Amino acid sequence: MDERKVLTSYVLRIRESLIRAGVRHVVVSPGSRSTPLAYAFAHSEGVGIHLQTDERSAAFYGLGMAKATGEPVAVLCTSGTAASNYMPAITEAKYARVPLIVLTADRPHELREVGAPQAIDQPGMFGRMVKYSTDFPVPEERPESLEYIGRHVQRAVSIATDAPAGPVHLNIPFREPLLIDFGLEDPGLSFRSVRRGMMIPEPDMVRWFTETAAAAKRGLIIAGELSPAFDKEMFWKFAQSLGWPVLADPLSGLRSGVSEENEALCIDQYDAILKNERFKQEMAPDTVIRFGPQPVSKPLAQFLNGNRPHTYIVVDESPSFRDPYHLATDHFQCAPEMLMGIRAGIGPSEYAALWSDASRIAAQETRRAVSSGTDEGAMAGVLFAGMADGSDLFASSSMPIRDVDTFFMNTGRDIGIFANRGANGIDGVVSTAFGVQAARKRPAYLLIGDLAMLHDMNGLISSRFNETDLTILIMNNDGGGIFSYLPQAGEGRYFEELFGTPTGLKFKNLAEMYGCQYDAVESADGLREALRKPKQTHVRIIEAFSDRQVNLGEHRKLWQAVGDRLDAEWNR
Ligand SMILES: Cc1ncc(C[n+]2csc(CCOP(=O)(O)OP(=O)(O)O)c2C)c(N)n1
Ligand SMILES: [Mg+2]
Repeated sequence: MDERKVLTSYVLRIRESLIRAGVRHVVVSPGSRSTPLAYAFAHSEGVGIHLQTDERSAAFYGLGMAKATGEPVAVLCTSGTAASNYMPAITEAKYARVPLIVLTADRPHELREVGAPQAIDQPGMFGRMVKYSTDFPVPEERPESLEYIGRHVQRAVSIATDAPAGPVHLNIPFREPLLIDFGLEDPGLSFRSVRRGMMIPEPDMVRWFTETAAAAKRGLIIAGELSPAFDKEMFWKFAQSLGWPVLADPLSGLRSGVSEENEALCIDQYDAILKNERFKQEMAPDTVIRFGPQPVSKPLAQFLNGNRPHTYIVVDESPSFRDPYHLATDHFQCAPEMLMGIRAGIGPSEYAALWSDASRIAAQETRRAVSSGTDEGAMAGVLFAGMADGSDLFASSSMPIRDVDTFFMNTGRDIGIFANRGANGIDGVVSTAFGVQAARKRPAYLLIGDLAMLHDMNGLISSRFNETDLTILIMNNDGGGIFSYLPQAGEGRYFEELFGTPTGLKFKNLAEMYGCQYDAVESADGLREALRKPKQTHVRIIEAFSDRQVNLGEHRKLWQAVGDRLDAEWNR
């Protein structure tokens, strides 16, 4: 076989094995060394190609796609620092448990560590951030080599998707010449499939849980981020049979598509409620069952920490269950769906009614703040109200995800909410949002702060190559608004230089550069009006100007109002 045929068979084997293992999308960044694989992907119906020239953004785009689908998504780049730029998204993928398949092209072994251009020490370069890493041999004409490559690709994807899901790295060396033969086909894979069974709870676990739940006087369900594939209908039947309030993180997806029947149990205002001391003291749970990771809310964490429940069950398919406050007393290692088949037959309690009343009261105050306020919270509320049924929101780290927690309340609409909460970075946010949109193929919104926007402006490059439908609402408070809520705000010295970090930058010219429809607004009413205008470009930017200090004051006013109402309730 000539060299070109050997190279072609090799990359076709990689491609076909990825497809068979369930990879349907690959995010490609241009470069020379990755040429054979880039061609192989482009020349296939089985896998969709998405382009992004900046590798840091490209990997976040892939992360967004994988997060939104729960499926493995591949990213491909050339050798050198192109690969290094994948690191932030790989880190997020590890901690957010997202199956990212990282393909880095490399120089052949004889060109490594000898001063060859664009050659860096790539094998194992992502260290402990990946679940698995391998350095493939250069293409060679041996059937067992192809078998090895194909099976190893499928093994790697399997490792990535197994609980806890996470990134894997395949380092793939190529020798020049790098052109492939487009006329060749893969003769077919001998390895057919990976089939994974489900982790079912043992009968003893089910019995113990049913008894524990029946004995509980104050049971709570906590739902952190859940995959879009999570069976909500089944979950609500499980919750109804317990009659326990469900503290639903915005990323759980449980606040969307809420039926009238489930509305009372779905507690969306716990973050505001749990700032009230009296409520916290009176409402300590004795039994908790948690699905997904610990929610975003800090007051919830403090509440649980201050009243350590007697029983705190974490349901997680992976042995490395997440428990940042060391609250867990039991880990149920099984697929949540399997546990949700339990019908406890307990039903509503006085305790649940108290949560429900408090959440309703807080929601009234929050709605009032949205209709009369003009700060970032009110604007988040206006955005939420303006989102169409069947759309998605990506929330940046920092204040956006916290405002979403407060202002994105239970709704009957179908609205997906996503964020990067694995490592809570303000990097790669724009790109992850584009990736989520590309995977979900429906209108998406991005709520983002000015610094996070500056961090990943290159994310917009993808819109030059790929179909998209994204409305970006930039909350421009000229710096890091979140720091005003932290203790360093009380220490006046160096605050603006070290934490506030105002840049004085505005985004109008960025919108112009990308040909985006652009509106600048200064109030909630202004935003309402802007959102009513029809969307005319694939990416639309709305820049909302706000003041960090005013914003802090308005948020505190709302929490105070909620607290006062709850106090009044207790004293009634
Ligand atoms: C990559 C990364 N760098 C730094 C941080 C620390 N950090 C958290 S929030 C924040 C400020 C974010 O500002 P902005 O995006 O404008 O949002 P705002 O706080 O104003 O809501 C910073 C720097 C981080 N989380 N991630
Ligand atoms: Mg800001």
